[in-house]
Amino acid sequence: MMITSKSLNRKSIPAPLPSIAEDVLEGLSRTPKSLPPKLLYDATGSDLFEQITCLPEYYPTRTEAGILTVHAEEICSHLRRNVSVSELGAGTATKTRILLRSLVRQQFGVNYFPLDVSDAALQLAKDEVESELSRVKVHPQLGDFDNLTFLEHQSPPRLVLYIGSSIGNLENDAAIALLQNIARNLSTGDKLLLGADLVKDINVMHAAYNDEAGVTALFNKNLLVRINRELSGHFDPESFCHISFWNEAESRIELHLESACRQAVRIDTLDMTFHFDRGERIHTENSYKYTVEHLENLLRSGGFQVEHTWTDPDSWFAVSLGVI
Ligand code: AVJ
Repeated sequence: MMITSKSLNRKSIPAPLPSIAEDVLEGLSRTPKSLPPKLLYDATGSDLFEQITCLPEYYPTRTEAGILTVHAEEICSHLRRNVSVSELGAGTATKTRILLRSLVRQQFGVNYFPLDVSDAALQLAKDEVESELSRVKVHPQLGDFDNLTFLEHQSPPRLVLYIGSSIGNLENDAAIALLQNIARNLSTGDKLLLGADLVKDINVMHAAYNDEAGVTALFNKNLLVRINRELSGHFDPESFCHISFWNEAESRIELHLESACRQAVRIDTLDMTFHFDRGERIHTENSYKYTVEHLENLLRSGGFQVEHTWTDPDSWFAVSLGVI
């Protein structure tokens, strides 16, 4: 029988998200200008990211899916019976289904709590998981990572999934703080499965963020479209170029939007006008790349002991299991 407590039901009611106004005002007032990557993931952005995951150049998703497919049974053998599963930044949960398929062979029912900032992605996740896996009950959690108390409300033992290399958006200190925050909401014996992209041939990494079809450029520019829609902004997305490059010193791919001309852009809701020089950039995303050693140290700094790390034959991507 599946255990669904009242508190779980209550927690699954989506709460309204705060407006993006504050983040946009703060980010565009800064020098150099920047915007938090989580703003990339509105309904359109999440959909474009789904398209990115299918691009021939974008290796991370299919490489991680390969690792999960080959090692699903072994990963699940590390888990205690009746584990509840939650996922940070679940998106449409396509890769998660690989693990859930193995898990329902080991335990009768699974409560699955996907957390995401995109309501549309969560609805898709729920529909697709529940229609394929009748023994999985999905409890969507709409929100960002600022509040992780929903983890505490689940019955232990717990498994938290933080896969897809989303951690790569975060600087080292923020990554450690997030892992510690996850740990704070868990108890002894609970586990975290952390997926991260590894450092590799620069050309391979570069191509993944500069695809031929231009989907990554659309994904990046959608941030301006979103600001236009949600804050009555007057960005002309065509007057900004998608820029992405490898920053060796920081071990990360950077995404920027570069103004093709000198221009002023008004955002009505903020009652502000922002000035851009020709060539001035808005830094929109970082995608850190790791070594296995760095990834395992990150887990330890977050308060986890490393149980095992799985990689693909080329060592392009790693999935590491930590325990509290
Ligand atoms: C969702 C953060 C893992 O860094 O590869 C993909 C985001 N941005 N292409 C990544 C992304 C542009 C992606 N993560």
